[in-house]
Amino acid sequence: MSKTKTYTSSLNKPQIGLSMLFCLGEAFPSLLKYLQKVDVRYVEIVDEGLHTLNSRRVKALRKVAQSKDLDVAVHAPFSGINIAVPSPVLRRAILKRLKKSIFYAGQLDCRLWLFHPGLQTGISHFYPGRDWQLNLDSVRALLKISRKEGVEIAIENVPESYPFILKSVQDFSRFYDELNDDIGLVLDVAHANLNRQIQDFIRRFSEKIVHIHVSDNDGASDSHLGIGYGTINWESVAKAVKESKYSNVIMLESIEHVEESLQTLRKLFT
Ligand SMILES: [Mn+2]
Repeated sequence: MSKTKTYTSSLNKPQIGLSMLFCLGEAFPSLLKYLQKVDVRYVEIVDEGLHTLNSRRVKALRKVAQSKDLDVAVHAPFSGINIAVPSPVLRRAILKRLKKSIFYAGQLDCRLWLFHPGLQTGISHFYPGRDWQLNLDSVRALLKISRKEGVEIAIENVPESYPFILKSVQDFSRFYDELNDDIGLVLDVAHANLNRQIQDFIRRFSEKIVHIHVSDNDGASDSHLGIGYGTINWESVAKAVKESKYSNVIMLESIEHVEESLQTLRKLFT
């Protein structure tokens, strides 16, 4: 298969984008309205809740994207989604849901579809290593689907204190050692702040990072604050990102102070 567009090395310096997560609480027509108004080229649509994709919505989104020349990424569904769930019936249902999301992402000509790793469950303790294995199997299944649909996919580092299987630099090192396949990493700077590994992630995975999520928090919980409203040292993040030669999208995932945060990011990263 030939990838529709190659996400890596498509830009020569970081570009600031906006995740539409901030308006996920509003009905779908609001999302379209915001997209018509945004002053960024790179946007991320969250295939969740009131913004769950379907054919009709994809058509409407395509229209806005074409008229505004938007470059779209899609965030996979994540509520109630666990790609490492032990029950085969549930896992099949979840992969079916994610497959649908990848399909719509393909119809949106999106450059990247990104998803969360699996989580441990109440029975993980009885079956050591099982959810790790199921997570690997599901990632391989998603890679297979994505290649068929011509959509590039990437996996995101996720926050403490949820029982996710891939949170730390160490987790991801083992994951990449064992996957025997290639998948990009979405570095969520806010999530990495919760385990104090922002710098470690950027240094260790500079070759793997294809997309960056940014928002701020107090170092204790993933609150999606505006940039500068939490404890993240953005100057040192910007320095590390620059040194890593990262030249893709930096996607704002704050749910408040959105306009101000975009301005702050432009000053910091571009
Ligand atoms: Mn995410």
